[in-house]
Amino acid sequence: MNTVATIPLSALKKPAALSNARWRVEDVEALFAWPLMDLLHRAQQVHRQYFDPNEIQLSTLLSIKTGGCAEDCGYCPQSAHVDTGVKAGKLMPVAEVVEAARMAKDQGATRFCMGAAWRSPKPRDMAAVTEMVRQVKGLGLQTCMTLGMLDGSQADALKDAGLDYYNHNLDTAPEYYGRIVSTRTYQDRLDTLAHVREAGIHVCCGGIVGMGEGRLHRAGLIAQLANLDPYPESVPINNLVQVEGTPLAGTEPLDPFEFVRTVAVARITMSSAMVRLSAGREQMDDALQALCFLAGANSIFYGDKLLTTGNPQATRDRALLNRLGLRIQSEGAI
Ligand code: SAM
Ligand code: DTB
Ligand code: SF4
Repeated sequence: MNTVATIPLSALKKPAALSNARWRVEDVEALFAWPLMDLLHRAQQVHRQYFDPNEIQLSTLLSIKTGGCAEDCGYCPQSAHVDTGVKAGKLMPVAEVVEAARMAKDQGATRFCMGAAWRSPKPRDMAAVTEMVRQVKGLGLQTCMTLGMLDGSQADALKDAGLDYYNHNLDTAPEYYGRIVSTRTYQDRLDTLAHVREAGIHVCCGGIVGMGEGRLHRAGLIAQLANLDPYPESVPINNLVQVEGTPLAGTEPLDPFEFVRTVAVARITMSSAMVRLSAGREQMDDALQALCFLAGANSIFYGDKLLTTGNPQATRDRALLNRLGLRIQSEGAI
């Protein structure tokens, strides 16, 4: 069966700038169903319209406050609702964060992303996190934070400090969300994204696949992201990292080609966004990662650790990029 013919032309020709055009979940689901070779070809075509296909952006992550989180996100090893062996720590001192950023820069990262296991920052935390942004930015790095929910004044304070990106994920489709998280709503997430957008900070927003959801839910997540107005500048696609002790440990792993399809559909529907091949790379072989780059992923987390789980060694990543002829995007472009 050739499902390509069932796609309305309007859905594929949606210009990136036409903000009131919306992706219907069924159109996105139909894209998922394309023969893989057609889908990859289309994704590469779109990718090449907006990006140098041989360039990749590197971000390094640092957990500035680990564990003991009040939320109950079913995938997360840092939730206080589960015992995963992750120890709860305090917010790191500013000087240590800046030192880690300096080392990341020396290793070749152009963006430094600071993550905290918080439901949202407390008023007393704001002075320290804004100072981190100021000093990391002062090193000549792009700055990114992911601290949980923000209100409008917190987003403004981070913008004033020089924050370039804020990461806050929708995680999954609205219809599946209630199976994964109960302590914050989908609307809470959309509200935070609106505050970030209004403050003038670039939005980094994506989700996780491999959480037992169906293709309809993956399409629902992508439609939600693509219909944000405007869609995010950066879209992390995470493959669930299963951590013993979390409710989602033991979930049937996703077919790797379905992961590649998710990346391709993100690329096609959010043509000018950076699509980040995020959590789960350590469990992928080199060929699968190369397929994800072919599908339009053009950004990765670089460094031996994500927040609490592993990421490929920097030396292995550098070797992979070399073998694929992928150049590292230089700083400056935001
Ligand atoms: N606490 C903040 C929040 O959730 O808004 C920021 C940090 S949180 C760890 C950032 C994102 O990491 C989550 O939204 C989720 O998408 C992703 N994540 C967490 N645990 C993961 C896992 N085991 N596998 C894949 N992605 C994960
Ligand atoms: C995102 O979407 N993925 C990153 C980043 N944003 C903050 C986090 C992945 C975390 C994986 C689990 C861990 O290491 O704790
Ligand atoms: Fe807390 Fe973020 Fe983990 Fe949810 S994903 S439990 S909010 S650290």
